[in-house]
Amino acid sequence: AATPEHTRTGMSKASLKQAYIDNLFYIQGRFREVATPHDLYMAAAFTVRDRMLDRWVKSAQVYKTSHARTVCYLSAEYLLGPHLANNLVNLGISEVARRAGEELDLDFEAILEEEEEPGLGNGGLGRLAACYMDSLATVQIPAIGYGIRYEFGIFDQDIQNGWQVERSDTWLRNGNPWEIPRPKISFPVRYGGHTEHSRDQAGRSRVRWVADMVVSGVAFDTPVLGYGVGNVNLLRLWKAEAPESFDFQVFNVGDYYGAVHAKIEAETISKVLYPNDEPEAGKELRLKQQYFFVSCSIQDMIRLHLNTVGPLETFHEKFVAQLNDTHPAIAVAELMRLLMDDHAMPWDAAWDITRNTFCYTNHTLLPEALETWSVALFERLLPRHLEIIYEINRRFLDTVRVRYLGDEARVARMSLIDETGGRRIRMAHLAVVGSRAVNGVAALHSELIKTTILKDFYEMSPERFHNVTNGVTPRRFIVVSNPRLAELITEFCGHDRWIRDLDCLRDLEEHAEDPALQARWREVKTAAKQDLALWLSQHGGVVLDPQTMMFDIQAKRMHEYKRQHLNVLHIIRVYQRLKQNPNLGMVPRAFIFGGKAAPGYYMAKLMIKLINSVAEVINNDPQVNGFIRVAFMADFNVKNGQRLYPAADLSEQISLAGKEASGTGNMKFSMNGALTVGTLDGANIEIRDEVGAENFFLFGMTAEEVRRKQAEGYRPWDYYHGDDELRSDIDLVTSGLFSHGDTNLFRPLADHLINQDPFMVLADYRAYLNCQDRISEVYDRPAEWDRMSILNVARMGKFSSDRSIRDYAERIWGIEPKPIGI
Ligand code: DL6
Repeated sequence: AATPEHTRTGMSKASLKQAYIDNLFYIQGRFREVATPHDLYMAAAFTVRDRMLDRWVKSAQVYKTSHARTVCYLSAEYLLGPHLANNLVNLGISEVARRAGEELDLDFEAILEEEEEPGLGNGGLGRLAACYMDSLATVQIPAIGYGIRYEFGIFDQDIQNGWQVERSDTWLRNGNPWEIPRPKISFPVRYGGHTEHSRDQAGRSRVRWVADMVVSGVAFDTPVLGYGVGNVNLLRLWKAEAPESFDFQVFNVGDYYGAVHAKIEAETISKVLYPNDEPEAGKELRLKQQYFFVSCSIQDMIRLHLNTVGPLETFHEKFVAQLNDTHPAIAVAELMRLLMDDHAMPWDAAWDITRNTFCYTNHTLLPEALETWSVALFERLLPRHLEIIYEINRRFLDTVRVRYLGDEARVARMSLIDETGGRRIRMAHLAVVGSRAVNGVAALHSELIKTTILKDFYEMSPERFHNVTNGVTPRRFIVVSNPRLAELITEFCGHDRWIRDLDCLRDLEEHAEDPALQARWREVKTAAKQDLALWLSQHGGVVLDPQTMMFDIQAKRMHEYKRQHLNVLHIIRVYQRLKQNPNLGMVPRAFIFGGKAAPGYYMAKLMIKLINSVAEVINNDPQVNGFIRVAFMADFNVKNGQRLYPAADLSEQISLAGKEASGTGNMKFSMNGALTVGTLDGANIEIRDEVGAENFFLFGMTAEEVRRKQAEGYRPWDYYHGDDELRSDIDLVTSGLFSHGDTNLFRPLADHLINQDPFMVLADYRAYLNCQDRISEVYDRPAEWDRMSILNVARMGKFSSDRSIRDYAERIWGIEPKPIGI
């Protein structure tokens, strides 16, 4: 007879049911009749987590005993999204769990809905880190993700009277069943004070940093399971606490309030995620956060190395650390400090290890997003690191001088210190100088890095520059969010085969013209549109018709470079056409938006107000609202994204060429069968290359044309006056029609477009409109549209984050998979 299953690990329906009831009772202290929806969710989460733990322990054991080379992903952000559905899929028990739930008379969907998502990131960069954690485990690369356990993640967005209103995100208030606190894994992190230089008995120089503030970083671990494998990697997030002994010191002198203050000050460090797109100036707490998680992480890596491998001379053979943008770049100075000051290593040996440990990913070319910190702030907060940065810079600039004799302008450009204006530390330069590899996130972006922001560095050591095009995980973004499509794909691409090897989607290609598949494809899309329409009508009240309307969606952070206002100008044009000719006979469209604006970014907030104001007028105008409707989905986050991607017919990827480093929403939409209207920007270029130019709606200037136009002196005013329709669309914005007669409300937006237009909306307007007309024509020919949609999905293999991770592993990290069986 078969051995009976253990209720904590068994995967059968009977075991799952028993485990669920047990967890509800023994962990939540509830029985069915009195359980709240949250209790029901917690019981489900613990049931699933239990089933991950033996794989987790086994992975840790194998990684440890085999001294496996390990990737440490250092990221200030992880935009994880809900865990439960994803873990069910990766464990391979979604179906059996659903059936177990049915037999227990549970509402499975309601339980999934109950999960509060950890929004520990702003947008693309943080979501990429989360996709990479999923793929690292799936392709079986030993990895630790290090970051910050923010108590408040990205704010929740409400829309009130058309404006964005921010609410604090309290994701931890009901507890987080996925994390395991590790109070014993804790490190001191110091700030401020001064340094003391001396010589030891052997005459070597030694430095002691006498800090004036210490906080403790405590580890909270979340298991990250790969799809269909035994590998479970570790996401280790640090929480800041006051060290106990510090409290007592203050207590002893009777300063009770001082002690409480110190505790609050310490805990503040991991309190809140900073929304991006805001000037860095003066964000002392942000620098404290960066140093906090970096210091804990590097101390942890050193501890792990000493416990397993031994001498620190081989640290870089055990670990490779990927810097996710410059936020963790201080790690370069911190590893140097720890090796030299705490482990008595000489500079050259420490530098050799440091340079061979780090790799750096750049995620932006926007000058305002390139991090710099004032030297004065560093001096106050991290005096020892400033000394180390100066010394790295001194040695580095000597090599520049020797290489480029007499070129002092180049020396000034490459320096880690920007001496123009107030003295500032250039974090990207620190990251480049301290890393053995540098990469951009899409082919165009990686090329532009070499000719713009890092040109001098590229000229000096071209062999260190790489491209790794971003990817997204098909588990979350197809299997979890679009189960109907996943089921249909499985019929053609082999059970589960495509989920671990997305190139298998190619098997769909030969059926792209098959009317039977097309009909089913359309049914799947329409069903997803129905789901979204229902949700939107229940949350915000807009009614959309999924049967007749094309769902045209732009969902991403609100930013001028992403050009949501170009989309709005198109909507206004269609509106005007319909008003002039109510019998236009156009393809009905639902224009759907989602996205948060940084709280301090006025123009982005005004764009949200404009979208909602246009929506109000159009949706209430019976002359047009049978043909067009506009919806703004509040609080675009991972969970809500998963509602949007499956339902899109058209994906708007319309940034000004050269500005969007890669984009990943473009991949998520296309994987779900949306066709893209896009510029030649970021990964759009590669998506178009893969799916075929004939299956992609391209418009607008190239990055090179943009550069030339800027160099010639761009004059948006000429476009405004040279195009009657454009002028009339912009004038309608300021006419008061969308603002209850207020002609001033949107004036700043319109004036900015007419007079500055830094992202060349007006220059691309006409091409965009023409392209949109073509799109409507094709949408009117369903067989053609469906074929294009099928081919888009079939050719998306490249954009799996599994491919990105394999690229990193082979070309940058030099690391092999370490398979753990189930
Ligand atoms: O690489 C992930 C993501 C890209 O897809 C986006 O194109 C890019 O805008 C985003 N970059 C940032 C920059 N933040 N900083 N610094 O979020 O990265």
